[in-house]
Amino acid sequence: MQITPQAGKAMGVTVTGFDAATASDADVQRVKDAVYTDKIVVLKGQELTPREFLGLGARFGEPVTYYQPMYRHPELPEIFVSANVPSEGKRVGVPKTGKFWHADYQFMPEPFSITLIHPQVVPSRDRGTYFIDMGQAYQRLPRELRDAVAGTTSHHSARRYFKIRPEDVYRPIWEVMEDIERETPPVAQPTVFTHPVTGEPVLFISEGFTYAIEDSTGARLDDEVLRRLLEETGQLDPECAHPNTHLQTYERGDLLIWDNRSLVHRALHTTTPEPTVSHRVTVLDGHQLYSKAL
Ligand code: AKG
Repeated sequence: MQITPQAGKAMGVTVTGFDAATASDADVQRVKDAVYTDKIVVLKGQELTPREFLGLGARFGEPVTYYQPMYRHPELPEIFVSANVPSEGKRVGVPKTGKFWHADYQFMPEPFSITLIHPQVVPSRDRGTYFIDMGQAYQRLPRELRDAVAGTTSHHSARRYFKIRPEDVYRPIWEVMEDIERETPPVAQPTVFTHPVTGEPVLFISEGFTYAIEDSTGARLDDEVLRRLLEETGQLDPECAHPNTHLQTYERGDLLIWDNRSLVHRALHTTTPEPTVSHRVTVLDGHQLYSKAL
């Protein structure tokens, strides 16, 4: 197994010679260490069945089944399916998922530690994932913004990008909105925390899920602070061309693994009518979300 920095990229490593069927615990640990230190790992040449993919994911942590059934793989509910084509005449998964900056499950009490994506059908153009390293982005913030968020708490909710479910058709929108608040009440996390494995400070906010920041007395900061944080980190750039942004494209056989505490991501979906299907497994690694609030 060989681990090398991604050519021409500021972030991530490529792993060749990794065989999921024969990999030892030490091999998996080496890859997992790289996920924490290099944030993105691309395992090359992975021709895995959905069951084998799930089995590999389970070696990185405890898989968590997505709370909304419409995203689930029909045989393996732990697999989240992003797809714009039916399978055997039936709708499977959800099209155009994650087209907004976020960390997976940031609006839940226990956000995932590690995300694994295994693209199944890769269109010829415009399919990939944008990433921003929120540890690095935090270091690059102007001093006064870092000071403004010290000791604060951020509030996250699923409400802005909640996808209308098939059973929601013809329901009053306020009822659906009540469902969202009841099923996924907002959660609060430190705005900046230290990563439990690397000790690195991370700014844990996203354009998709974060809606308010409060100081230690519970007073809401001016919304301009949140807007400036999102702008400075690159999350308000409609072209995704901010210098903090990294575009990861993929080819058939790639299996992407990333550190969901450190990175926010946003899907790039094909603008052509080509089919695209991708499987995702998300795991908890046994560490707390953070070791210290900053
Ligand atoms: C998450 O909740 O972690 C997601 O990735 C949601 C993606 C979507 O609903 O488009």
